[in-house]
Amino acid sequence: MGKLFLFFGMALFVTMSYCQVGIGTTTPSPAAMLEVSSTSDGGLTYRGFMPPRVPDVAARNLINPSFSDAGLLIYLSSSGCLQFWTGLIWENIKCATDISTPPTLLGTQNFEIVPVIPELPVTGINTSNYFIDSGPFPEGLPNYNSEVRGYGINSGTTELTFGPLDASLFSFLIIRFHLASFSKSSNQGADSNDSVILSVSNNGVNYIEEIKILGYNNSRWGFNNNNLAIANSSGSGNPTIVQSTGNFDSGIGKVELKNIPTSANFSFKIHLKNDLNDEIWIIDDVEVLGL
Ligand SMILES: [Ca+2]
Ligand SMILES: [Ca+2]
Ligand SMILES: [Ca+2]
Repeated sequence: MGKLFLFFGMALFVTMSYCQVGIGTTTPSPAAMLEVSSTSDGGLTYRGFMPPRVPDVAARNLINPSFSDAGLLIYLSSSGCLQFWTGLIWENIKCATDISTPPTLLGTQNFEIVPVIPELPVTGINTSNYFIDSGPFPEGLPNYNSEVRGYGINSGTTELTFGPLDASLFSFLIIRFHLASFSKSSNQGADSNDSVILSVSNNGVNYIEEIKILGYNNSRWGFNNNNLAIANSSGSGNPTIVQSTGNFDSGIGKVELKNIPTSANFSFKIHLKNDLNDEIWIIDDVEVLGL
């Protein structure tokens, strides 16, 4: 009796006309041998199509398809990949790890009178450290990346603290900023004793140095330099050191720290140091992004 009910139950949802099969539809498309409808009740309840899920490569290899099985489809659970059999090998159609979501901008600090939204909070600003002009060297290049102001130091140190941010909803953070090395004379610029250090904190108390930029042989460059100093957060306290190799196109115009662990009380510092009146570090457009 139970089997009889099951048979009639299936007959309500599976329609066969000649060799065509409809699941959840009584009118499979004339072009389809098999049509699986997304609903079985007129559109109130939707469902998906589930390809055969195979747990791992060893299990998949037990399928042992031949050349004539080309087009066979499976979902390989261990790698999260939809795969098809080419007749010779299994190829990935798409894997879950291929699908990346764009990062979310948590805040920008542009050092302007009118901030961009969302604004990245900053403390430690000394208004005499805004740079609003151009050059002098490299000549004619602006002392800012955005609008009319950058922030920097000549002959001394300055340290800005950014945050705090509650970034606990994200898995990882990225910090980016633009960097220029200007000079007041044509033969001066940043050297290996002049540094820009980015350090991060997950509690607002202890900061760990992650990336350190150094000048080289009086190097100077503007914000039009696109060379990127990039590092992964290590948390070790031994910062990744990146040194310019010369002037202009050999400078480091962008700094990016990736894979930073998040926290509910995240902050970071940028410390600028040089030791001659003619040496000028300037930063602009500091951003934090969440992944
Ligand atoms: Ca700016
Ligand atoms: Ca110098
Ligand atoms: Ca120096």
